[in-house]
Amino acid sequence: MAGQKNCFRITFATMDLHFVKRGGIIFYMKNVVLTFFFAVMLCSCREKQAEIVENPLEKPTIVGFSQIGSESSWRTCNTNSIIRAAESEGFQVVYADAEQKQENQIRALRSFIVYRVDAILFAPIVESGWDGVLSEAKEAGIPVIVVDRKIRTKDKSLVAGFIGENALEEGQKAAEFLLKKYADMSDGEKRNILEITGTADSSTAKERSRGFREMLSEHGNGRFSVIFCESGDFLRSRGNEIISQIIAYNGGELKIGTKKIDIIFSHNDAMTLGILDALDKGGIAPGSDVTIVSVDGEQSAINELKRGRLNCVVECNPRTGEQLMKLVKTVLSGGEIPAESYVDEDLFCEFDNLTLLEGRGY
Ligand code: GYE
Repeated sequence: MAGQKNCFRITFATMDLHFVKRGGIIFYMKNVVLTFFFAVMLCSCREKQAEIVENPLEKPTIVGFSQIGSESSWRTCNTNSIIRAAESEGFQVVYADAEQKQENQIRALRSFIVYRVDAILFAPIVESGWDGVLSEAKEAGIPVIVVDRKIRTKDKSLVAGFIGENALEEGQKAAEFLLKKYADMSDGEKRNILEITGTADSSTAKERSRGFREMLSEHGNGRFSVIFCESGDFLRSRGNEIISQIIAYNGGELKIGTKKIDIIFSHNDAMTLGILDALDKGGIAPGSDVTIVSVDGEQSAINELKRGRLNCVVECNPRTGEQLMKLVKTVLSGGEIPAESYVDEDLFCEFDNLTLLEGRGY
């Protein structure tokens, strides 16, 4: 895994498990049988470790971390933030990259339970479908902290808590920028919006959309309407496809039927970069022919903002690691953590002096 000096890497059917440990060596075992062997070996090693370590309290803490994938620079930064923070606490991390598949995440969580990790961290790609495996973790006495995106469950006891971005506020901030930008619109004037959302059934996409639409309907005086909405799955390729198809199906223009698209609200910078590629190809000037609001705050998006090709970038802070580790230590010592914790987030737009902005680092 990029940036990790020592790690164990196990391919578990179609999924990579990386064992990040100090002084570890890199194993490449490529099938389930070997993985099972490794699971048995790891468990026996842990037994042996218990024998070797005089003081069992010094037994290394192992956390299992199931990450969605590496679909954006934001995601990569989020992964590195969490793994580096865990390593700085002396924790060993079993990292599983689910490659955008919920079934891989469920499989990874089950393997963490088999390995008897001390805690489980996971970023759920979608909100639902987790109760079964989380009940197994609960029965095994392994605490679970949800990171980045939320889950939907009736049984609140299945997880210790959540930490991540406030997606609802991110949607509200995107709308507030538009209310400011179009404050001088005369009565009767309207602006048509194309919304390209993130992964369907993800809490992030749902909350960004809800925050955005509620803010506009409460304060927009009917001047803004979302005339078309489609999921781009947080992927650059999908953002490009959607805009390319709209332009192709509407005679080379950015419109839906007879309605011109004045504003694009894109749920992440990766999709936005794909959107810019499609607009450039269609001869449509982003940031002027069409207003574009994006979310994440990746350096590539900030660069486009500085060039006037984007109008607003709402920050979604990927650097959860340090705050998350404080929660992990509380949970491991038997303490309670808040049901929801949020990271600080900003907003960057055309009204700001962007020359003062430091490098984003992702
Ligand atoms: O906005 C996007 C990633 O869940 C907040 O997922 C995260 C989102 C982020 O694919 O870049």
